[in-house]
Amino acid sequence: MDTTPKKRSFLTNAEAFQDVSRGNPKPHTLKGDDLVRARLTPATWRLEIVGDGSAQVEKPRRLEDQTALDLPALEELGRRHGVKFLKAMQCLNIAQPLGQGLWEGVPLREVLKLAGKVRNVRRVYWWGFHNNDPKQLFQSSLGYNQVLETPPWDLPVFVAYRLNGRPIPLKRGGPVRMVVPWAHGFKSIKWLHRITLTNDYKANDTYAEANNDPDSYLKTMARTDDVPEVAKAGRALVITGVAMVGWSGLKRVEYWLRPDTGRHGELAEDDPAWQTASWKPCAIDPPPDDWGGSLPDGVLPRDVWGFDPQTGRPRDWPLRFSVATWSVTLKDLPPGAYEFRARTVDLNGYAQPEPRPYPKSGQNEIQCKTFLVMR
Ligand SMILES: Nc1nc2c(c(=O)[nH]1)N[C@H]1C(S)=C(S)[C@@H](COP(=O)(O)O)O[C@H]1N2
Ligand SMILES: [Mo]
Repeated sequence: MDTTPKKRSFLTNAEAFQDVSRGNPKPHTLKGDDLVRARLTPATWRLEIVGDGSAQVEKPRRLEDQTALDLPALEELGRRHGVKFLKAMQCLNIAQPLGQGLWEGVPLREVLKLAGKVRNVRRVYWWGFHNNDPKQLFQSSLGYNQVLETPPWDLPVFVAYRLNGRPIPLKRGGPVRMVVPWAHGFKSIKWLHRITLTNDYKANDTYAEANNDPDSYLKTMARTDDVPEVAKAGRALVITGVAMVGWSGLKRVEYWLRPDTGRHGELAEDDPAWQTASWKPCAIDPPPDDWGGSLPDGVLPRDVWGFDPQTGRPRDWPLRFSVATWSVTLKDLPPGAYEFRARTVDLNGYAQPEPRPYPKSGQNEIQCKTFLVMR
C-alpha cells in the first residue's frame, strides 16, 4: 500500500468549493427567466449604491433611474484598478477551508467613488440577491475606514468578478460577489446587488445573529488530512494537512505524537499533558516551482498581488489569507496505537488555538487523529 498522499492542486476548481449558501430556492439553482429577473446573468446584473437617509450620497446609483452599475462598467474600472489575488474562502463555523481561488476584482473604495460626494458615512452595508424576500436577506458590513484605508502590505476589500481566470460562476456567487480578504466567508456576500452607505456605526451582519463575532479576523490554524487507520511497521508514514494563514500569519506547523491513551483522542483543554507535550516541526510546502502550471492560463505570476515583478515569486510565503500545505514523514515507529495532533504557530509566536480559542469567532480547535502501527 502506498501511504504517500496525492498532491492537492494549488487552486480549487470554482465549482468544487464547499458551498455555504442560504435561500429558498438557493440563488444558484435558478434558471432561465428566473435568473434574468434575479439580475444574475452577465447582461442583467446591476449594482445599486445608495444612502439610507442617515448618510447622504451625491450621485446614487439606482435601478429606478437606470444609474445602477452594470458589468461592462465594472470591468472597465477593472482595466484601471483591477487586482488579481490569492485567497482561501473559510466559514466561521466550519474548520476546513472551503477552497482557494485566484480572484480578480476592483477595490470597493474605487467602486464607491462612482457615487460622488458622500456625507455622514460611518459604515458600509451590502447584500446579495435574496429571492426578494426580506426574511432571506444575507447581509454584511464594514466600517467606512476599513473600506477606504488599507495598510500598504495588505489587501483591500474587493468587488470581485473573476475567479481562477474566468467569470465567477453563479454557484460561487457570480456574476459579482464581495470578497473581504481578511474575514470569514460571511462578509464575502455572493450575488451582490446593493451597497448602502449609512451613518449607523453598528454591524448589521446576518452572521452576527447566531452568536458569531462579526468583527472576527481569519484565524491561523492547521487541519490534518485523514490518516490511514493502520500503518505498517518499518514503512514511512506520511501525514499531510493544510494550514489556514490568518490575520496573524504563519510561522510554522508542528506536531505532537504520543501513545494512544485509549480516550478516542479526547483531551480536555486544561489537561496537564498539554504542558509537557513535545511538539516537533512539520514541513510547509514551498511555493510551486512552476507558477505557470499552478495559475490559470494567461495569468502571469508577476501580475498577482504580493508577487515580486522581477522574480515572479511571492514576496512572503506562505501567503496570508491563503492555505498552506504541510507534511511530516514518520519513520521507524514501533508497533502500537498512536495519537497525532498538529497545530500552527503564528508570526507572533502564539500556538493554536491561541490567541483566540473562542469558537464563535472562528473554529481553530486542535484535531486529533489516531492510528495503529502493525507488524
Ligand atoms: N448571498 C449570500 N452570500 C453568502 C452566503 C449566503 O448564504 N448568501 N453565505 C456566506 C457564508 S456564511 C460563507 S462561509 C461563504 C461561502 O462561500 P462559498 O459558498 O463560495 O464557498 O459565502 C458567504 N456569502
Ligand atoms: Mo459561513
